[in-house]
Amino acid sequence: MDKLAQMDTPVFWAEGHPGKLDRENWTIEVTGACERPRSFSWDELLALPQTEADGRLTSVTRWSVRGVWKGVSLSTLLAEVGMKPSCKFIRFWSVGLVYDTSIPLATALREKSLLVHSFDGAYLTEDYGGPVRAFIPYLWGYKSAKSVVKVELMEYYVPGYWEQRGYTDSGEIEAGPVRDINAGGEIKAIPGGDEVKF
Ligand SMILES: Nc1nc2c(c(=O)[nH]1)N[C@H]1C(S)=C(S)[C@@H](COP(=O)(O)O)O[C@H]1N2
Ligand SMILES: [Mo]
Repeated sequence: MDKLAQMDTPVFWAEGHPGKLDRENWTIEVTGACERPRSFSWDELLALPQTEADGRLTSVTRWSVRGVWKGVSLSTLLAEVGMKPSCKFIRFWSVGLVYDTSIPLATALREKSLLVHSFDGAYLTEDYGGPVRAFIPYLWGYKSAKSVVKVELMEYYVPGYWEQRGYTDSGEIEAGPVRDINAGGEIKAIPGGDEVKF
């Protein structure tokens, strides 16, 4: 069993579980405000410089899980397609194109903002957003879209799946208690305002 499942990390699929997904034939379309819109195959994603980030995915429903997430940094990806200066937000689309969410460009360019394929040395399963998901530790987990098929470079903001249903557009992590999944659900206090660090 993979590490996230072993730790009993909650599995969220608001739009319904996508079922079995084909990792080796996965492609991600990168489009919008860029000079060279294109698709990246699984092999092409793995051929880009790989980045690891030790960090936490923290849900607005007040749990948080830590590990080493690995993939391609959004700054690398955006440079690959020749991002235009007019790009202000990055919009992620999940498989099926029902779930989407957007983050400010400045957050996307931070060092731990990645498109990840692995957690603690193993490929992500479908439950946890494999083959490739967003990992944005600086904001609530609903900004970390799972099973991403499209990344859109946006000139303006569009509220996503959860943002249209009442979660904040900023996704800023708010102070309060969270269950630490790595510590068997022990309740810990977080300050809010940025990445959760413990
Ligand atoms: N496609 C998709 N991505 C999603 C969600 C979802 O329902 N569908 N839930 C989000 C929320 S609210 C959180 S907290 C994390 C949870 O990630 P996990 O299900 O891998 O634990 O995924 C985010 N990405
Ligand atoms: Mo969440």
